[in-house]
Amino acid sequence: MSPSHTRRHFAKLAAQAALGISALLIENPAQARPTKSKRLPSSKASPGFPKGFLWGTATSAYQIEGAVKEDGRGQSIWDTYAHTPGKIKDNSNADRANDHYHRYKEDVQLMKALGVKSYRFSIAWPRVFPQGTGTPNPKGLDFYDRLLDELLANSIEPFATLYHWDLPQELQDRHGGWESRDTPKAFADYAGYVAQRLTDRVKHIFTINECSAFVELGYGNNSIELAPGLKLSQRRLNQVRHHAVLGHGLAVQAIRASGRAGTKVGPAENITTCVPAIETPENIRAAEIATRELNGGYLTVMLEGKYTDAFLAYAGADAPKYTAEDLKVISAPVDFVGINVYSPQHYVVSADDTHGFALVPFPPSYPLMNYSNWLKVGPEALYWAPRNLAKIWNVKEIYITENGASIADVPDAKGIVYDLDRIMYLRNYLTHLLRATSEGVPVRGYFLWSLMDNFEWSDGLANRFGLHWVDYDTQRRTPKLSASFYREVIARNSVV
Ligand code: PNW
Repeated sequence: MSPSHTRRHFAKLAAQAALGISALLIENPAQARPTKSKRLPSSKASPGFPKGFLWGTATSAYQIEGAVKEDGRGQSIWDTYAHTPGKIKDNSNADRANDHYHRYKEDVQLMKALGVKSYRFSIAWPRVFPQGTGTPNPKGLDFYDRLLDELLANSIEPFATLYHWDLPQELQDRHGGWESRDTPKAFADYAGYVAQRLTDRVKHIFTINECSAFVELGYGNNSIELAPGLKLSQRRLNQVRHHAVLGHGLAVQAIRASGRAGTKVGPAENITTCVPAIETPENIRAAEIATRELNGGYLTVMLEGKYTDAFLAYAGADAPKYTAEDLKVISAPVDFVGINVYSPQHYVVSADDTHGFALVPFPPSYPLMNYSNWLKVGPEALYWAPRNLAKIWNVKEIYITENGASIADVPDAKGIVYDLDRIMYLRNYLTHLLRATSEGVPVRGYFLWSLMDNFEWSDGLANRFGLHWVDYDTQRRTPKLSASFYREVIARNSVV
């Protein structure tokens, strides 16, 4: 080595050291966790999350399973939609997705390595009832039998969602899907059957994932679109809204009738999160009023058994048709409420008008997480969403059924993703969740979306939400740096 080369070498090393570049020596984020002796003692100032807080990850059937034609699975509206030219941004579909149907054992090991205690997954209705109703397909349920056994053998508590948007195509063709009352009825029959078969091992069931998202984006006039991609009139849209919450209520009743004693059930709803723009008593009150009104067609009617006056006045002649009995069913008592929280939908201030609140417009430069133009960054949403839920409706058991961030992840030369932006998002949101639990808001668990990159609906495979990078050619899963972050949060039961 020439002296000048040596000097250059040392100069480079010194510069790297000054920049703290030794961090690049982390070859694999899975090994990035400090050893015991090097760990900092947990801070006295932050007592962390309550003992027994349930840390988990979440996925859904269509987004990860693949095997769409295997073992008698029927077609769903998402198979149809994803194969319609122009509907999926990157022209992908979920025919194979993460091939989880065959790789579920490996995926359970990913969870185990994170240290999660629970897993929220969904059951594909068209695997269990390929035609939506009628004769069940035993092989369809067998898959979930195997998955449950694998989870329990690894001490991971299963939380099952019954409807994560994969409606059997037959029901769409037969009577317009959720436009007909026959769909909530068929959903309840399916729910009862699953409850009867699986509640020996599944103790927590979520009825429907995000009524508001699949209805508004699947049937309403929105720029973001989900299957079946219809743009209905307000009158028909209101009826779909009503049938979705009716489906939830009927399923609650069916699960109570057919499940083992002690089975717990509730929704997993995309709550419209209203945050006081500045934390004053007036604005806090205004955000509560706004939360109740802006969730009028969904959580509010589920938890109160009536549509608010403002909801009905706004709908006018287009209001849904319903009976008093419907409202009773929709508000069948639940054991917990699950909420998916990604963003504050509205910052709110008080107003002296009839509404009692005003929505503050977002400036055009408001920060978003990359790729998802709806994913506004507002960590305090994870404090206010559960806090409002507990305050307004006196909910005693809350789960954060989804929270996470999409990133334009780029693996380095060795295939590792240093997703500091996802960690930034999670760290800040979890800090606000910790505020909530510290103040006694009864949040029992948190399911991070998602265990691994997967089929992100109309955004296809290119939009990644996972703690694990998925190479869709090889199906290799690689932990991102955020996986190490989450494992450390779980190990310490606190934000790190
Ligand atoms: C949720 N929006 O979807 C779903 O439950 C998941 O299946 C999905 O992968 C995850 O969030 C991330 O997107 C949403 O436009 C999709 O407001 C779109 C919206 C909200 C939630």
